[in-house]
Amino acid sequence: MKQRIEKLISSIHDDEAVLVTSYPNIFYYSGFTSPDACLLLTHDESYILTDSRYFIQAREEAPDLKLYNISNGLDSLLKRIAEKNIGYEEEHLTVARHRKLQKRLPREFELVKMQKNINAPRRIKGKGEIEIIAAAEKIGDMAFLHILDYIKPGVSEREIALELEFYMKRQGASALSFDTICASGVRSAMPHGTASDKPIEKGDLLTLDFGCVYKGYCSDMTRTVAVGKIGEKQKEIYDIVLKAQKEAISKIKPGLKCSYIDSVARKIITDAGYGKNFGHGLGHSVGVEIHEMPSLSPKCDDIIKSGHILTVEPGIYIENFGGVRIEDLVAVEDNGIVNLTNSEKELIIV
Ligand SMILES: [Mn+2]
Repeated sequence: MKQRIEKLISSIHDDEAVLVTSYPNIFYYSGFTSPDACLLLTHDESYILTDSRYFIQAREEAPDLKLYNISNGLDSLLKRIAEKNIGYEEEHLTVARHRKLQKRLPREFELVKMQKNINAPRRIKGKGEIEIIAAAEKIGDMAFLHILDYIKPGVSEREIALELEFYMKRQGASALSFDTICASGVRSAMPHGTASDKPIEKGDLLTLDFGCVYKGYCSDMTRTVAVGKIGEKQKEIYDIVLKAQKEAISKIKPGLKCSYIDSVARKIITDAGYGKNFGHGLGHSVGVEIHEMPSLSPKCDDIIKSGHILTVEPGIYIENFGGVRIEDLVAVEDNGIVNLTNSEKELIIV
């Protein structure tokens, strides 16, 4: 944690301090797991600002930071710091809170936007972070294997999602990365179709996109399975998506543009005649948050680097018919990738 704070502080000017207010960044820079806090990071000292409900927890989880009782107001804390420009998270701090803060700050202090600096160190994951994300993804793999026995005609999407979620928590997950997507039949044409009361039917494609939070980090994976015998067109789009996904993964290595990897998958899907049915980007980074930067989208010209954790998740969605998405989570290394998702991705018929 100390090194993370040092890295951030070394990226800003001598007269700048940083106020961290979003939960993901509070966790990343301090290890503190309550959203009811903020961090004030200066060139000399780092403070965790919270109230008495969290003192014990803060001392345990964030021993590197000095504890400051926010109930005492900001004045006495501000007197201790030399920096006069306070960087803040403009993508998180509400307008109301910004106004309030500005009113409370003594005249000599100024608030400056600093989201980019604050988020930048999170892009490259360290060895320890990658190990945690791999463990989180392993819970996903086990959950997928577990749920295969559970998918049967007549069982509702909601029951399947619940079983999946219960299982992941049993395995040590503290939360879900996002609302589980469990979409069958024509509903699988909705890329983000969360579980409904629709029962699974024979001949359905069923898309499961899910993830869990483990030790503060997210996992993410998607598999589409066939329920009984499916039609030729369903099989056709499955094969195209699988080919696009495998091909894109095989191309990922440091030094390439993110948009290039998107284009590899997009070309395969477009050449097969389904370009307009693949509306979203190919993937995104994953870490403390489920969606981080850089993303594997047509618009992202960032360069892929060792330490990026990326999803690769092409899809084809056809309204009133159904859809397919297949998603793996990969860790970029110096010479290529390690795929953190180990679930079968050849078509599974349950
Ligand atoms: Mn994803």
